Amino acid sequence: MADTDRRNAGEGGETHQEAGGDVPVLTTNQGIPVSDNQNSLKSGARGPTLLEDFVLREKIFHFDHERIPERIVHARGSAAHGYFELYESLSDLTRADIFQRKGEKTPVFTRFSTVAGSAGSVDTPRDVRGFAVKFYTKEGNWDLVGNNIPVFFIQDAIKFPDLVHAVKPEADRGYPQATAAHDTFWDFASLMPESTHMLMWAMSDRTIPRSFRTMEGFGIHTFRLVNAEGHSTFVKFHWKPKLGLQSTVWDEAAKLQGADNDFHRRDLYEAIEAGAYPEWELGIQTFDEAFAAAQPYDVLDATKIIPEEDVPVRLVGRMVLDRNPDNFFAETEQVAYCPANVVPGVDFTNDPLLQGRLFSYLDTQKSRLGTANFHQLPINAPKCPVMNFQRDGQMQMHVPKGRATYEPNSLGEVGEEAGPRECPVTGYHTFERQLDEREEAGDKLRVRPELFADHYSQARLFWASQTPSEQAHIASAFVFELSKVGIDHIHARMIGNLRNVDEELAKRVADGMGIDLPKKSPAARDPLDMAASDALSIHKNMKASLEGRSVGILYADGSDGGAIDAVKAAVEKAGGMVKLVAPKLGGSKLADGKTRKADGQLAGTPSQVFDAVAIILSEEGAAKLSNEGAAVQFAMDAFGHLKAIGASDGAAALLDKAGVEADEGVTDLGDDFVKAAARRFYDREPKVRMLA
Ligand code: HDE
Repeated sequence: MADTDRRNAGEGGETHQEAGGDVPVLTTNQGIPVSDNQNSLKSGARGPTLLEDFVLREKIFHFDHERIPERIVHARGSAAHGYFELYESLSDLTRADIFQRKGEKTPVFTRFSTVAGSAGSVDTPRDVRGFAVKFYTKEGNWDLVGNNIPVFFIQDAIKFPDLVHAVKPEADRGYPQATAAHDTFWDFASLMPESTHMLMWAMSDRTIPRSFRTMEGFGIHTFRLVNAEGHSTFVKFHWKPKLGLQSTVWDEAAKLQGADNDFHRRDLYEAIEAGAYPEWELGIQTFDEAFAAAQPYDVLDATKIIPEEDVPVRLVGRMVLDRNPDNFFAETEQVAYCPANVVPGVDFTNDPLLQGRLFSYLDTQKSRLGTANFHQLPINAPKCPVMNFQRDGQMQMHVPKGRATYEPNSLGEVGEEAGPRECPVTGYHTFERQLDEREEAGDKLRVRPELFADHYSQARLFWASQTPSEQAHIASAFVFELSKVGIDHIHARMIGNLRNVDEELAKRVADGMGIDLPKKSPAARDPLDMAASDALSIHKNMKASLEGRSVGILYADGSDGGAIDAVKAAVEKAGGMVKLVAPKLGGSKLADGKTRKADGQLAGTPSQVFDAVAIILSEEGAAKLSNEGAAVQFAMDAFGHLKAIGASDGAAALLDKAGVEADEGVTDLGDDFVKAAARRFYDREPKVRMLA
C-alpha cells in the first residue's frame, strides 16, 4: 500500500499540497516544515507512538498552555477598536495632548465586561458592566477604566477583596455563578450601609442593559485636569451613548441567558460588521475646590455622584468603535487596563478607592499575563516611542542595543548610544497640592472623612429620580435577590437599611418577601432630601429610534411575501435591523408558492433577541403555529417584555393563544408598527406581571 493511502486523511478536504504549491507550508514553532499533520510518529502502524515525535510533542505542549488565568473580576468581556475625536480644544483646562486640537482623532481600544461571572459565563446576568477605554495618545497610553454606573459599593480599597469574595460563588459550594443573588453578597452588603446607593443602581435596570451600545459609562472617581500653567480643575468623566439609554426587563434578561449566552458580545460584533458603528460622547463635569467644599457630600467619596443639574456635563468629544478585534485572545483577553496609566495633564485625587486601584491593576496583570513585559504585547504597547532603561524579564520581546542600561552615563561622549533622559518640561508632573483646607495633613490615621458617613442621601436621590415603573423594577429586584438569600436576619437588616432610603420602598420589599417590616437601621448621619435628577432615570433618557434596534419577523408556510418585504424595507429605512424567523431554517413556502429562507429557526430564535416583532401569518399558518410552543412563547414573551408587536390579520389565533391584548404597542403592519418598534410599552406591565 502507498504511504498516502495509509494516512487516512484528506477525504473531502485537502490536508496536504505538492512541493512548490502556493498555500503557505505548515511549520512547527521552530519553522520546520511539517509533512503530516494527521498522524503521530509510530513504530509501525499499530506500534507505540515515539517520544521522538517533536511535531506531536510541540503541538500538544502548546495546546496544554493555551489558557491563561482569567481576570479576578471583569473576566467576561468584549472589545472593539475605534477612535476618539475631540470637539474643541480643552487647553484652558488640561495640557493633555489628546485634548489640544479640535477634530484630532486618537486611536482607542474599548472593553466592556460583566464583573462577577467567569470568562465562560453569560452576557446578561444582573451585574455592573465594566467600560474600559485605552486611549493610545501621542504622550503615552491613558486608560479610563470605568463602569456603567457612576458610583461604587465601597469607599475604601481595603474593602475590595471582601466585596469580591462576597459576590463570587460561595467558597464551599462553588455557586452561584455570575450573580449577587445569594447569602454572602447580601450578608456583606447589608453590613456595609455605604453600599446602599450603589445597590439602588444595581437593582435598577442599569444592570440589565439591552446592549453595550445603550449604556452610559463613568470614570466614577473625581480626577484632576491640569493645564500648562499647573492649574488644577476637578473632573468627573461620563460617556453618553448616541443611541440613548435602553435596558431589558428582568424576565427578558433571565431568558436571554438561555436564548443567547453571547447576546451583548454578538450585538457589538454584528453592529460593527454591519457598519452601524457604536458611538458615545465624552462628557466632563468640572469644578473647583470651592464648589467641592460647599457640597453636602465629599467629592473624594466614590459612593457619591455630582448631580448633573448642579454641574452640567459638557460634551467634549466622541468615541466611535469601528473595527472588531482580529483575534479575541491576543487583543480582548490580553489587553491590560490600568487607572494608573495617565498622561501629563490628567491626575488623581485622594479618593481612597482610586488610590487602591492604582496599585491593584499592574499587580494583577503581572500575575495574569505572566511577565512584567506585558506592556510590549501589541494591544498594550503605546503607539508613541517607549524609551527607558528597564531591561530583561520573562518574555522580553525587544532587542535593546548597546550597553547603556543606566543613567546618568557618559557613553555618548565616546560615540556610543547613551539612551534617553528625563525632561522636566514635557515630562509628567504630579499636581503638588493634593489636600484642600479641610484636611489635617500628615497624620497617619485609619479613618474616613466626616461626610463619607452619609450613606443614604444619594440613595434617596436616586429613588426619587425614577419613574414609577422604574421604582417598581427596583423594588422587585430587591425582592428577587433577597428571596435567594436563605438567612432571615439578612433580609431584616437589608430592609432595615432601606427604610433610611424610603419607607415606601422598604414596605414594598418586605411585602414582596412576605415578611413584617423590620426595624429601621440606625443611620450614621441623617439623610438629606436632595432635588431629583432626571439624568438618573433610564426612561427619561431613552430615544424613540429604530437605530440600533432589531426586529424579528415570524412567518410560516402560506405567509404573504409582499407583507414581509414591506415591513423589512420600512424597518431598515428607519435604521433598524431585520431577521426572518421561521419554523425551519430552510424557509417556508409563501402564499405565492416561493420559498423564503429564514435567518433563524424559531425554536432557537425566541423574541427575547429582538426589540420588536412582526408576526406575519396566514390563518392556516397561525392555526398550525398555535400548537407550537415556541411560536406561542414568541408572541407571549414579546408582549410580556413590553415590545411592539405588528401582526397580520391572519395571525389573530396565535396572538389570542399567547394572551396578547390590544394596546398601543400591538399594531397592524403599517407605519404604526415602525413607530411602535422604536420604543417599549412600560404602561403595559401591570397587565403582565405583579411587581413589588
Ligand atoms: Fe477594578 N479591577 N477594581 N474597578 N476594574 C480590575 O484588573 C480593583 C473598580 C474595572 O476590561 C482588575 O486587569 C480594585 C472600580 C474594570 O480588562 C483588578 C478596586 C471600577 C475592569 C481590579 C476596583 C473598576 C477592572 C481585574 C477597588 C470602576 C476590567 C483584572 C479599589 C471605576 C478592565 C484587571 C478590563 C478590573 C481591581 C474597583 C473598573 C483586580 C482593587 C471602582 C472596567 O486589578
